[in-house]
Amino acid sequence: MKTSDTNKMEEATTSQSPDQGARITRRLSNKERLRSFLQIFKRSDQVLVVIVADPDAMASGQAIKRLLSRRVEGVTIAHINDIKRLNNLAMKDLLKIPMQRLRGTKQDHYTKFVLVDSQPPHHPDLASIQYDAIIDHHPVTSGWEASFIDIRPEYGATASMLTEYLKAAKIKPTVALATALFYAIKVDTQNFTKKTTGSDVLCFQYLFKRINQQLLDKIETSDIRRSELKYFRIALENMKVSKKRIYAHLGRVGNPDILVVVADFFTHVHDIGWVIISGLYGEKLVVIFRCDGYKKDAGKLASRVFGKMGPAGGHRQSARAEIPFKDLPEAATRNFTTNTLHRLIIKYLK
Ligand SMILES: [Mn+2]
Repeated sequence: MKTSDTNKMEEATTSQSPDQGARITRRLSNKERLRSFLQIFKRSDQVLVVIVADPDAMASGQAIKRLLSRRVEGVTIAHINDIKRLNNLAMKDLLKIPMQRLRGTKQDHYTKFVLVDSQPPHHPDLASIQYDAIIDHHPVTSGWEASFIDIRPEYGATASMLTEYLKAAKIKPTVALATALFYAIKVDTQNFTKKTTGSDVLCFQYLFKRINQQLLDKIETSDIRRSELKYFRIALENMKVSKKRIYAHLGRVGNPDILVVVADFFTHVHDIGWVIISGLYGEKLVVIFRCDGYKKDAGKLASRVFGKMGPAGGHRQSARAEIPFKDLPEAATRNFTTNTLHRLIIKYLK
């Protein structure tokens, strides 16, 4: 199940800087890429791999660690973000991916810095480091330099790029590493429904022979905290079904991800075209929209209903709005219930 409906990095603007050609190394063979990547390291190097922890970044970090093992003194993976998503925590624990927070990491201990699955302008914590190598698949940005740059925006996942490096190095990934890379490609391509190349498909096939399906299943299905089960009861008690649509307001939630889980759950109900779930998180009303997408557009509905009040939008089948509670119409803020949610939306649905 998806937690966020938009990937902020995917929205990063593509710069058209003159050095863009140098950043996209399409013309090199995998062997040449591997060679020039390995060339920047010395035996005595302590390498810090910096990531924004998500499945693709964690798997890619592990692959870098494997590529450099026995070639350098040590490799440490440091993440800048809190890992909150349960699937990601399950991946880290089950596949034993050692990581530490960048904050608290003594940077002067390291002699080489590698950034994977991201680029410096994506986050201030990333931008404060001078990197030796950057390997990524997001749109090319400018304003930074590195000795080795491999950015291939057409790729569905950085994990596919790293799988090619491993193959070029004739390294067979362990079950844990193969499962991590495989899961990363699945997540980043949303099961090949998003941006994908033939290379992603080839890597996926190659890794498939080496994964552990049970580990993968456990990672993919771990998305509910035990403490969050109560929101299903709340949703079932509070829901309103009208014209093949399910509405439910869950009140205050500890994490907005549970709204997505509950919304996705209700889309399984036969003969339901729309699911609209809301909850309060911090000072915001978070609304998750799901529909079958047939002659319906969740993104359009979200922006029509809430667009003037805050960020609202998404895709045909899934969308999201996050509205400062104080910006809602006066009448809606008094005692927000499922009926309030229904009233706000029904005006825009025929
Ligand atoms: Mn990625």
